[in-house]
Amino acid sequence: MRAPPVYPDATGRIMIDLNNNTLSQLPPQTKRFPYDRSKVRAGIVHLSVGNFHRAHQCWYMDQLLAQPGYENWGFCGIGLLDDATERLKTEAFPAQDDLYTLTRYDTDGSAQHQVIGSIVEYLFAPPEPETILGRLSDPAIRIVSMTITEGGYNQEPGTGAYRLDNPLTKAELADPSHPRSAFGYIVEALRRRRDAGGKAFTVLSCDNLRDNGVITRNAVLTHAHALDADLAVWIEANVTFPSSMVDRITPAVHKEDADRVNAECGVHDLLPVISEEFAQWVIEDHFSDGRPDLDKVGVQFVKDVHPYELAKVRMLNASHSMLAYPGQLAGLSEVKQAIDQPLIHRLVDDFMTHDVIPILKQPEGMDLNAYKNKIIARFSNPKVGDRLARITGDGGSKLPTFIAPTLQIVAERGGDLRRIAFCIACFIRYLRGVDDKGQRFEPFEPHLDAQQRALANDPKTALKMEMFKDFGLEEQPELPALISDYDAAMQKHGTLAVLEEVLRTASHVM
Ligand code: CS2
Repeated sequence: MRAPPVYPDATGRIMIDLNNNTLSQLPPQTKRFPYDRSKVRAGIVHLSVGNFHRAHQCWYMDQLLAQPGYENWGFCGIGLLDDATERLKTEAFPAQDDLYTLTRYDTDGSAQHQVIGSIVEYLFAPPEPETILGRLSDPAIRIVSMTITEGGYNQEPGTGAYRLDNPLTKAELADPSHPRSAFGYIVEALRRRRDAGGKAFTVLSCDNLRDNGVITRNAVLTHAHALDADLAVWIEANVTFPSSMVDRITPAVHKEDADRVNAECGVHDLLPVISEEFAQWVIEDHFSDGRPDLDKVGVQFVKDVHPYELAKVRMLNASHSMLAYPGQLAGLSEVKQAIDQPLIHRLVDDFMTHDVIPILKQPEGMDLNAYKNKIIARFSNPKVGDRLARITGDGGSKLPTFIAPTLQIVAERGGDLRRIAFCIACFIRYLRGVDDKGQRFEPFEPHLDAQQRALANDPKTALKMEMFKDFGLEEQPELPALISDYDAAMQKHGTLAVLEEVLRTASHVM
């Protein structure tokens, strides 16, 4: 066999390329899967292969494939977006035979490195929708899963309805055989399966949305109904949409992170993934055409995922937002730095203790107070290197899901809205793109157009932004005043000084 190309890293250590031919030469610190990957076939198509999918669902599947009898449950990954990251994947995945390394850092600082083999095909959608539709119509594909982000569900602010007036959706409805969105692909593939007298696949959302299965079902049915009412009826009768709760902190991997983990692994990986050690996946056990026994590798199949989902989204994701906006405005850049800042630490702890836990239903077998402490410990992970910019980005889609429901319930109960009002005030300031020190940054808000962003410029118009429709501001007259007071005070005194005041005045649940 040809010797693998080798690269010295910055410190002179040698790294090997990653592909099928080099698997037997991995350095000892980097483990590989024990199964014969040439026998693995795709049984699941996954739409949008981001880092989270590769650190979470693919990691679980990699462990299951190591047990006999599951070789028909590999992943076929599909890249839907036509952007630079996707184009990098279209070069890197084939060069690496769809292999990649995962480096997991635990809260005690220890690291584990492994090569994941559960993606066995990767396709890039934009140039050839027919290839993708062919794959989705293959009866061997029994599940279509997705991580298309909270903003990818094409929901109307306020009502949550699937938007048929979105230009992309309109174009897909006019020309269904050239889909571009997840829903366009799913509906057209299901139409072909129905017309061929075939079976339906399960549609499995793995995004951080409340009732993600219900939202996905509504999106697919609304899209299908607009095309063909009978198709919608067939989908309703044949397709299941289990809700799921997914959890694993997976940072963005910048060049310096890739260089570091590659040096640690001794592997020159073009697309390495990093995550914390913790992982959780809870799925409603409701599949159209069978499922892999992921419970053998720690996945929980339950009747009702709702309480787990609420706890995760309203505690972990919401706390992430609670710490990231003030953290970024105060000039910090990493989640660990923010949770180590005593005022921000208290804000996160008080928010979960006094605003969220009292209104949550206790999921079976889960102690919410211990869950809170675990979340704080996870945020303090010394090596995972999660950046605040990853968390603050796309707040326009995240806050209505992560924060608005808690705000509404706290308000209904006559509770104290100060902590949440402070977070919203920080978000509005973040949208203006200047921190406490006057440093400029570019907020990443793919779902807020220029008109929406312009509203944020003036504190008087900021709350008129569409995303705030979900917050029911009209019903909480004191909220706009609190937000604009905090905004004005931060302008004068800085974020942390105002936070100190918030913490001093906000009440605690006894
Ligand atoms: C984060 C999530 O994007 C965010 O705002 O809260 O990506 C979070 O890290 C994951 O949901 C963890 O499971």
